Amino acid sequence: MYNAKPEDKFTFGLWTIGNPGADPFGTTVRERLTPSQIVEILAEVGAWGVNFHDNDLVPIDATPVERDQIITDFKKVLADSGIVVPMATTNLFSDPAFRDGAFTSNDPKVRAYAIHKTMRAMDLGAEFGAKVYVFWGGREGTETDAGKSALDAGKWFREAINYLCEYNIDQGYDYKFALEPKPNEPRGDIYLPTVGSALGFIATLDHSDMVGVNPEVAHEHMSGLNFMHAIAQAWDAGKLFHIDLNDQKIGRYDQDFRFAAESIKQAFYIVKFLEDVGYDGSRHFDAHAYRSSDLEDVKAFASGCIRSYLILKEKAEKFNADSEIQGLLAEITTDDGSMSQYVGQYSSEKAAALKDYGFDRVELGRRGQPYERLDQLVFELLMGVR
Ligand code: DIG
Ligand code: MN
Ligand code: MN
Repeated sequence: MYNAKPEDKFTFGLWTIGNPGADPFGTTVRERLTPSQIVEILAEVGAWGVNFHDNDLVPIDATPVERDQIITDFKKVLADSGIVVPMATTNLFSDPAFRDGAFTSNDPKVRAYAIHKTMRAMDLGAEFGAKVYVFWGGREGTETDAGKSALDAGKWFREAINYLCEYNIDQGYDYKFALEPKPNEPRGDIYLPTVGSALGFIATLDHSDMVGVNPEVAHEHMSGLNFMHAIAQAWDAGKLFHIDLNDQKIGRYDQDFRFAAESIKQAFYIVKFLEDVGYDGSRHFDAHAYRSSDLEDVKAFASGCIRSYLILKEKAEKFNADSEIQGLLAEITTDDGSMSQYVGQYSSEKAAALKDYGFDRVELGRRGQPYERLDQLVFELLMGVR
């Protein structure tokens, strides 16, 4: 019951299961796991895929010989386990070189180094068959706007993505690029802070068809936004290329909790949306176990992400099959078709007729909606009492 199947496409990043538990106020608490050990755990919990930043797999100071051995070992554990690599990304945030940003650093050498590092990381991801490439600009931001022009930053970010789109074409990698927004942390303010701002930015790119978004639950919640609305807008724009599932208390630092650990209702609507529209991408858990967890509890964390998704998927199916809920929805969305002659595709005849139409505004205001009844039914569905 609630066991993952490959077709569920559950994935985790090496950096999630492998997180040794350090935080800004404390050192590591768990043994560091090798990529192979992480993949073995992912296979144990039923994951389909594993993702990585370049340096999750190959340390930034690895020698060419060390690099080759790491890649050989990783390929073997993937072959043995059947785990695939759907997504890759670049760590453009840990090294001191990126202390003032990567693509948006004021230092042109750092901006060029960020592109250099990303091209080499794209090569690495392609070597493992990754087809989605994520860009999380964790250091692309400021603490003081005195020192950096927001316009220059946007221009430099655009130049970098345009350049890397050309590299993607030149190499024939066929990556779909996915920008991952976040409002702040580790920078005081991060550029492209929300899904909406990323979608607006994508429209300004040379190859906007190649670029979509990788929304993360915690990041939109940090801004106090409704995550399901954000992914609905991305989906509507044909830009939901990937998704980072986790959880978060509204208005807190980036907590990256186990999926559905905090806001069960929001998690339900996220799962219901993805399943209702037939989202076919990775269900990627960019989440971390509590610092207080030991290795066994980290495994329980990973299983919990998967089980919670599958439980909520079953609840979504029950919602869609619940006659009382569906009856209320039919009542709420009732349409006698009388307005269709006036709206939809514009015509001056329609507009003239609509302007002359005699609406009974007071009558329109009399109609209420049974949202209390409906929401209580959803609550009772989620509580398992219907
Ligand atoms: C943080 O939410 C970011 C990084 O972990 C990574 O670059 C990206 C991929 O999911 N999410
Ligand atoms: Mn996060
Ligand atoms: Mn993320």
